[in-house]
Amino acid sequence: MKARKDEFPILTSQRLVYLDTAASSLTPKRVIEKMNEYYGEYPVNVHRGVYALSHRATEQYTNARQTIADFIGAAFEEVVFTRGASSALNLVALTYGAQHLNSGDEVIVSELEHHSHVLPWQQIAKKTGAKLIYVPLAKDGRITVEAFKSVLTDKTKIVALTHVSNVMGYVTPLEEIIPLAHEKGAIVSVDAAQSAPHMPLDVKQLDADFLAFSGHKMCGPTGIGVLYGKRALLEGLEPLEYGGDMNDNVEKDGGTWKDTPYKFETGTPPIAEALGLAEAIHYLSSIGFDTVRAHEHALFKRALAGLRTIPDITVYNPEADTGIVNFNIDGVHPHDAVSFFDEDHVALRAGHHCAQLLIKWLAVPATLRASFYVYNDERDVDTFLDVVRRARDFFKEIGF
Ligand code: 7TS
Repeated sequence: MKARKDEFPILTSQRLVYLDTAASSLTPKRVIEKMNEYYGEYPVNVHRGVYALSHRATEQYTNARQTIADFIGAAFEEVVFTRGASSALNLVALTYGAQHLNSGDEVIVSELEHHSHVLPWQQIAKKTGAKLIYVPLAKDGRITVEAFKSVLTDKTKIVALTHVSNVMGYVTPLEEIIPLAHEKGAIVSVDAAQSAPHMPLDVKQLDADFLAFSGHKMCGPTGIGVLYGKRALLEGLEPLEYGGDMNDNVEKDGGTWKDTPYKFETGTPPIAEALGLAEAIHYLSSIGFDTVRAHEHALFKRALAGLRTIPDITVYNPEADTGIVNFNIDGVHPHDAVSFFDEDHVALRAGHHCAQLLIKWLAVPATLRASFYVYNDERDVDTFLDVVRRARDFFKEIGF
């Protein structure tokens, strides 16, 4: 496919090679326009007013949820809006985890998890007496089915795994792992923050129990994410927060709650953001998720081939399944290297990528990460490679 640069105002207004989509994607014009439409034409609250403007806002907001439900193959009631993937994953741990885990139960996680999918489980494990069990990673850093089987026991109550690693770009074989977990009676929480933006997703086919993702990594706005939960599971949970809009009847000594998803959505929701996310999904669907993935992977292959021609480069994920390259210039701290990129208007990320367990597993202080999306093209990759080459030569010359 041809890169969609013209549709992104930030790319038409300045020189920018943006290779940090895994942190946040850029925003296409039509998403910005959709959010402007809300603020310009019906900027009022939902579910409250009895006037025409509020009806319009409510209708748009309701349609947005339906779009998102259709996108992942879920029912309307199974889509809970959150602030992002982090708060969605916290919601699972702080409700389902807190309400179901007992002392001695086991929660399977991995060192590939983003902090948002391991810290909440650590906290809940401490409170409930449950134990965190880490899937041993394979030599290349993958989660394999065999390794998963080696830690799955009758005590496993929850499996919390990422669908795609934000550092290694590996796809976890969830279609095999989830049935195994279910055979043991465990439920599976899937972190789809790095898969929802890049590949077709069907929660029913996957049979995930909970699944979370963010708007801002898939051409949508910040401040909105989604928690999918199987209806029966969501219905059985107590809310995490209490207040306006989530309640039915209120008495002096208590209240009753609306049905899911509303009982998890206290207060005025992120209305413009929900509309923006739905618009982003329409946008990406119009390209086609298979096309998106193939495009990114082709750019990944080009980057990898180029990096292999440059001396003193270590690539940690040469077999990545998605469009993420994780690498270092040997002997150069990523934070020194990244300023070199910035001078050339190439944006990529340096650091631990909110996955310190993986960085420790790799036994390095930090790494550089370039990630590709629909607006990147081969020229971006070539510019990136050119900067890597020059950065390496520069540091070599000054004697790193
Ligand atoms: N899970 C994964 C796999 C992620 O990559 C991220 C964000 C999150 C959860 C949290 O998403 P948020 O929207 O709540 O912040 N990952 C990154 C990253 O790789 N670089 O910056 C943010």
